[in-house]
Amino acid sequence: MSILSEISENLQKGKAKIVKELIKQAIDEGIPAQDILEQGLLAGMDVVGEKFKKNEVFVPEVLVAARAMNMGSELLKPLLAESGVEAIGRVCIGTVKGDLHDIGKNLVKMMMEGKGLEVVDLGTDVKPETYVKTAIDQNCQIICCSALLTTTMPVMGEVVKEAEKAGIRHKVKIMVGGAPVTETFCRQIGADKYTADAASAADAAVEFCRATA
Ligand code: B1M
Repeated sequence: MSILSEISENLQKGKAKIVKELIKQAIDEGIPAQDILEQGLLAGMDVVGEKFKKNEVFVPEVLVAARAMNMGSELLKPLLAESGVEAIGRVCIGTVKGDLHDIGKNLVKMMMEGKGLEVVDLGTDVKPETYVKTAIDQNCQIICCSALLTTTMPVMGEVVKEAEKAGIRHKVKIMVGGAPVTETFCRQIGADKYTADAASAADAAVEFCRATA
């Protein structure tokens, strides 16, 4: 098995220490950082994402794989910066105002990072103005809103209105998700995309960023 496949396999099993060692070895062997990222880490995270979509793995497995991904990508960051590899795009994400649930939001963030997107994490209890200001200040192509309470879902509609008010609605996509959110609700509030799970959210975000690149 090649060292890149070994990185992918061990990432899928969440073996962060081994992933780190293999990455160091791959760097020493002169394998380009981008290949290690794409054919090792991202390839492994893709498999985890697909299995997660099909309910073949669950939240704990995704979290340990994401931890391995984060530890591995820390080693690659300086090398990628040197070689001028650019992120696919930038998004900001947060759980809406009044809502403190962040496990799903964190999974979406991890999956997006696993796909090579830069993610600005606004945390929980995020005001509509904060999403919009961040999108403007940090040049985000996508605003991602998560909500777990039926009482906080309507804040997503306020985010859409706030983006319209700020005059950025034409250049920023708004993605929504969380257990009570539906496709119908997404259309009702005028958001761009609803996805049911974190892996699909990451796929959709990559598609949006590629379309606007
Ligand atoms: Co709360 N809670 N909770 N809670 N909590 C729920 C959501 C609830 C359904 C429980 C219940 O009654 N059965 C219920 C909501 C009912 C409703 O609104 N209809 C509820 C309630 C009522 C409350 C409080 C009001 C309870 C109280 O204080 N009386 C309170 C509210 C606090 C607040 O937010 N202001 C509260 C508090 C809490 C805790 C703090 C204890 C804790 C949160 C800890 C944390 O997040 N750090 C908590 C938890 C853990 C839950 C449950 C048990 C689990 C939620 C979770 O993390 N699921 C939940 C019941 C349940 O869902 N079984 C419940 C796992 C997570 C991976 O799933 O977030 O859905 P989820 O994310 C998924 C997808 O939805 C999607 O991707 C993820 C996976 O692929 N996704 C997106 C998420 N965001 C996305 C964004 C996208 C795309 C996809 O695009 C941008």
